[in-house]
Amino acid sequence: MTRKNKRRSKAVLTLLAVAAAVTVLGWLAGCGTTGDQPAPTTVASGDTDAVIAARGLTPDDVYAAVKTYVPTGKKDEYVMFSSGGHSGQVLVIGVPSMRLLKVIGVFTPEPWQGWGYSNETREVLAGGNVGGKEILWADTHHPALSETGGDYDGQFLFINDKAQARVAVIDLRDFETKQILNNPVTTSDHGGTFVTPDTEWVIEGGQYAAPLGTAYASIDQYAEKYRGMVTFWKFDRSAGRLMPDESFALELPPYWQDLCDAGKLASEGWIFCNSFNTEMATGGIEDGNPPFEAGASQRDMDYLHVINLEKAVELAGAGRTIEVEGFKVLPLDVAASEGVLHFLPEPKSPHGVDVTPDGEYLVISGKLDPHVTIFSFDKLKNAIEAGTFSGQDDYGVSIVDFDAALETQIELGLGPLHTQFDDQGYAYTSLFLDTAVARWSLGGDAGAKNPDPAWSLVQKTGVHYNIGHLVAAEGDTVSPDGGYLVALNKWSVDRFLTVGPLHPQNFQLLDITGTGESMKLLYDMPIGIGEPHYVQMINADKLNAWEVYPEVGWNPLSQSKDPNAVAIGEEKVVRNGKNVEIWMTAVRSHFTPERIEVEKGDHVVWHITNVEQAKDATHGFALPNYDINLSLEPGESTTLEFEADVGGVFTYYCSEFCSALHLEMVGYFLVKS
Ligand code: K7E
Ligand code: CUA
Repeated sequence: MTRKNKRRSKAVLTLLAVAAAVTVLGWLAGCGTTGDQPAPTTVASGDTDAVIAARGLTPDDVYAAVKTYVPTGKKDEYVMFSSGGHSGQVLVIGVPSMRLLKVIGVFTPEPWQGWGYSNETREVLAGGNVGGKEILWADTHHPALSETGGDYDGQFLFINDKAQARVAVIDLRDFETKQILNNPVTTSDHGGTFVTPDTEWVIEGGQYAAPLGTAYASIDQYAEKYRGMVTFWKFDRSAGRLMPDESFALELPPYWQDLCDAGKLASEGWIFCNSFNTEMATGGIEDGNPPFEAGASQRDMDYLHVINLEKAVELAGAGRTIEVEGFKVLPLDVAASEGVLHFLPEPKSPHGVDVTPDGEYLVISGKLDPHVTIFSFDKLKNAIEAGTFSGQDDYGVSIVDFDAALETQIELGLGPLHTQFDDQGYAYTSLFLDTAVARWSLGGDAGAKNPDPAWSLVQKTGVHYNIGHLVAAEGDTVSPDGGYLVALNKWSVDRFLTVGPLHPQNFQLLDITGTGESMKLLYDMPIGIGEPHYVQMINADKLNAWEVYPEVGWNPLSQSKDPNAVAIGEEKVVRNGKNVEIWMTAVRSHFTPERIEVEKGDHVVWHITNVEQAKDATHGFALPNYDINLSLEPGESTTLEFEADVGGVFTYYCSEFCSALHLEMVGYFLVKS
């Protein structure tokens, strides 16, 4: 902790108060003029100039329209994968059009996709049950595309659920979720998901410290019994699954770990996780203790956790782990004594840690510090090797000397959170309190590409409002593309028509093709499922999704032909005691068979194959009162299973308007009481 930093943090608190007041005043002033009413002229015709004049468009508006309009039949250049926030799903959005392409069912049922009604999809969702209990929401934060050599490869997507410490795997051949795992070691996560450069490991960092496993311990024993953690999930790319038996967690002190990032190129093999509440505040304002927000913000420095993953893997392989709830955990004392874990002081209530594209520098944003702090990985590594430590924490972890690893600090503005990069040697940091994006120039080799002095603030652009994360095209890879940046704003305030007191959030597309000049605002996209935290943006050319399943009778869970796939002419119903098994086909415009009669109390196993191979020829399968709706995409074969416990006559029908005779695509399910 330098004296300079102490002075800074006092100044910051004053600045924060002023900024909050200025922001509110700005909005109040804006209220009278912008309002929520539609523009007076909503319909205009004639030639282009007449429309521009009638709609009152400025040259900047026209530029933005031309930059983002994607004519019918043309495709977007980039695809964004966005957290679907509390819905527990993932949004797929085209750029630059900002059109919503898909909502992928992940942690929660998604009826249109039949996600959560068939045996296969129920099995995946059940992976996310916590202690046998079904969880009906998720707090998704960080999607992570799989990488090869530090670059997105378009094969898989991972995402975490902060609330229940869960991770999911989505296969980008069919954009469907294949696996959900609940972390047995912790109750909440946040620093995930992030991948190592070849996706060998998927990182899930913890958030709020708690006794490891599901144990109880009094909060009076916080320092002794509560722990943080980071989990390294081993990913088997050919199986498309995380492998719990080959995965392990690292026990950490009960600081609250925040975001993580994986080293790349120069820093490959290392993992960096932020932390806050190194004060170990335990709350209890009702008992006269400082409230969390004050108790956890007393120190000027928290600790960046610097983790030597290669060494951790070696020790885990050598059996140095213990078991918690059947899961391997590398104990804190082993990690500290074997040099797996070091701390590096970082100011102040840190949030984002982002590794530069060359892997040479770590960019730290402290929520209560107007600077980004940049550490040199080289200096950090040398300091660790030379033992340049400023002490140890209470748990015996060596603390690397701050100045020994520091490259520089750049004052950007208030509330810096997250950083992304472009192809011109610039970095972009979100400023939550300033509600702006700061563009700044990198130093080192990467910074040599732009005309600005190394490590300097170049320009700031205001966004609307309260930006959290931001994303640039492939902006966290070893080779960012530049061009587009999206500000992921928490508040929209006055940007859209009022739809009640719960306002949409606002994704704002910015043009970052220029160098020094201001970033042009191109498009506002209201997000109606909040709160999306993070998004990744991949070049559309890298995605190779199937247009139809490769073979008729395909099982999306096994990604191979299903043994119960049904061909036309082979449909049948077989009764075996109380068990009734049905093999059914779906094709435009009928189900075969069209009548099925069972006894109340029978156990029904129902296989359905959509035998079509035409693009988009999806059939639904709705079974009312049995809570079943399936989506059978061309070629797909699926199985559902239930007790026929509701007597009566039910029509199962196709719930996708697939053909002129779609309404006739129906059958009777008769349950005799
Ligand atoms: Cu800043 Cu969860 Cu990445 Cu929200 S986190 S913003
Ligand atoms: Cu099949 Cu409608």
